[in-house]
Amino acid sequence: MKHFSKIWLPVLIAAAGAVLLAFFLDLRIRSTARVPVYGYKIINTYPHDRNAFTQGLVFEGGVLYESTGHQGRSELRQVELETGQVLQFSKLGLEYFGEGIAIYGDKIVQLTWKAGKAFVYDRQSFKLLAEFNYPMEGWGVTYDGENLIMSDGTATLYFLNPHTFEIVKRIKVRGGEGAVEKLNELEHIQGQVYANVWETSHIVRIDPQTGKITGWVDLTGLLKPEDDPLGIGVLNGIAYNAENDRLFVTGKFWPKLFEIELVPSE
Ligand SMILES: [Ca+2]
Repeated sequence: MKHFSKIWLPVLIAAAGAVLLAFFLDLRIRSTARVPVYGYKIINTYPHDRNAFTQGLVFEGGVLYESTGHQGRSELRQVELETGQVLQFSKLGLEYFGEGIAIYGDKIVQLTWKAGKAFVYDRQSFKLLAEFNYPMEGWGVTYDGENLIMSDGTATLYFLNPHTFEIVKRIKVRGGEGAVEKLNELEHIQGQVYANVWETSHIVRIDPQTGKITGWVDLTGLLKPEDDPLGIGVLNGIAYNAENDRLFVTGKFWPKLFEIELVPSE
């Protein structure tokens, strides 16, 4: 008996541990899977500047607005959807790395990555109207009709008063899988916030009241390998046209911009 416990006891403990681990993993997966998962159907394909390191995307008044990143190459652009042609642009200073944009009223706000500074422009003329500072990194931004909502690469979303730029609320984004970090480009769509998860082909849908995850969108395979021979294109850019319920997505260095429809995949 002594011999038995010496040999088999560790094995039994290990086996019990494995069973427990599998049980908890299964629990975690099942709790994650309670939210709907969507795939996509391509409605239209449009050209997109493959040199654009897309950091922000918005659709308003029949045209796209795009923010691009990298020092020295950061711009705010107005882009014709059908042709991808840049209709108007404004360059950021060499010290700034452009990030997300959002339109509110007749203004556009553009974030920068690590400078803690945002710029506010007139939407029509791109005239610089104001600047403001924030105490975190700038990644994505959207507008819910009341506040600007910002991401900073963590699992936190920040709500800012668009007049005073004060942070009025913070939420932590979490689901059955725990907190979801690396929230990037954002879009407010029908009362929910959609966020690109940096370096993945996934978009997470978030309840902005609670931070609770209400769904996932899997855009794997949207950009074909032949359109991304260097394998450097990362999904980042969500724009929504509320009038016509049209959804547009693209990515950094993607030569294409897609109008898609979300379809339940489970
Ligand atoms: Ca957006």
